Amino acid sequence: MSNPDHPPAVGVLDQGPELIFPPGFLWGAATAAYQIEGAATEGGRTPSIWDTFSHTEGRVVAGHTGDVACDHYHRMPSDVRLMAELGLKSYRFSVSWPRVQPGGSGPANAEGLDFYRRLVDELLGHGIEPWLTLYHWDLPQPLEDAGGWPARDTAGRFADYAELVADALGDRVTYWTTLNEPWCSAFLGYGSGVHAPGRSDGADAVRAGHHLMLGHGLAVQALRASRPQAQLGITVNLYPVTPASDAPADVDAARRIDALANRFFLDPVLRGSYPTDLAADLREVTDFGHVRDGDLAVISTPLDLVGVNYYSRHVVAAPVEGAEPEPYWRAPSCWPGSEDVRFVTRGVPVTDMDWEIDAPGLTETLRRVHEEYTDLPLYVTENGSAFVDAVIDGQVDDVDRLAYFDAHLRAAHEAISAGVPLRGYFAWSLMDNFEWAWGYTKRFGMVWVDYDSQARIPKSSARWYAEVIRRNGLAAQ
Ligand code: IFM
Repeated sequence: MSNPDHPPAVGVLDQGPELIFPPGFLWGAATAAYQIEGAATEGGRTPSIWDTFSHTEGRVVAGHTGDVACDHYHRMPSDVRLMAELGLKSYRFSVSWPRVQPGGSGPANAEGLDFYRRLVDELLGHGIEPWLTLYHWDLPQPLEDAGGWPARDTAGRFADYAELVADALGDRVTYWTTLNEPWCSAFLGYGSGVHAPGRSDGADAVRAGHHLMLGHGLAVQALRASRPQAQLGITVNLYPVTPASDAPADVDAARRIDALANRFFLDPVLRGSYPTDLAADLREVTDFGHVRDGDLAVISTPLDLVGVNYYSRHVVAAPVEGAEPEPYWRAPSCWPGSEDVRFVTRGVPVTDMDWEIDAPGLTETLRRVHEEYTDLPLYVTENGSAFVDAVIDGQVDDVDRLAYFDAHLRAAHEAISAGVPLRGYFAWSLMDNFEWAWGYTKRFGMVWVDYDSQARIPKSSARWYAEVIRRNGLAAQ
């Protein structure tokens, strides 16, 4: 950090007795390869669907691409030093599939793997636990050309890739998550098309979701065979879904969206079955003929942990005649079989993504996963917020982001008090980065990135988070 002696921006840590987290709680921050690495054509890396998508006119705000991003590929050692200065116990990063296996099949690219070997060594050298995500949305383009995730073969390719990464890094990485947010890959990538590869077909989105989970299960089996000591899991993005009223039609709208957003993934992975109401809702879209005997057994291969990404809540209502469809995650094409459900805004404070701030939803989500699905250890693998930041006198005083983290950590603590085996928390994100279809226009980082000079400035939230980590807790309110 530029000024480790700077006091926390607000005095939340200096009031009252502390809210202490369990010993060994894994405090971390997360990033993803395409969002930070840059070096898109270096070291043998070939294009992913996000290179193609971002270079297609009109797909990403202002034509931004991940070509350079935060230039982390070249600045990795100093970025790790920054993590160490913040006191991070763990760093969650993703491996770029087309960097380590160009084209998505065939042998490993030694130069690509070497980057991650150096990253992991650097982290371990600073006492930071590496947390490796295998897939954070950068499917090698040739695999998309061969059908992408709607094609069954992609699941097998993913397992091969997982094995190759395990061979190279399994001796020094304990924590592995297969997929990051398969809902986004399936429904934003193949349903609404606002994410790469930009296709829009409900049946393809459902097939993609299934094959992502199949790839997850196959990868877990491959990893388990090659690295029996590893801690293996998946990261899902979950939302509490609340009906706008008690009216039966609103309650049914909430049930439908919950099925597509949450249970579509939780049920197969943790129960080995699809929810029956989901299949009924989707009967006009697909007959689930893509699900083969044995798939659900593979998908529900036992795990060691579950990663939960939490940002906001969905509040929904029954359709009304003539209502205008809304953009982005509310786009009807994200919700096959439920296209006419209305997403309701409650007028509560929102982030720069227009996502409602709802910290109690984190407690609710963690409790639900634990109480309805599993006793496995849970980790919040992402939680954070975009706000408009400004550098003033060399400082970024991001009070809104800091308050967001503070409220959500209190909610996480409440879940622990209610019996949830929550073992860690990763702030999204370590630094500002390429926010997908929004390019560099949305800043989620605890560390400001100047995209011209690539200078990093820890924001107030970073200094505050360092203090939370140091104390392993927060002040009681
Ligand atoms: O930036 C993304 C991340 O890649 C996945 N989870 C949500 C974040 C904010 O949109």
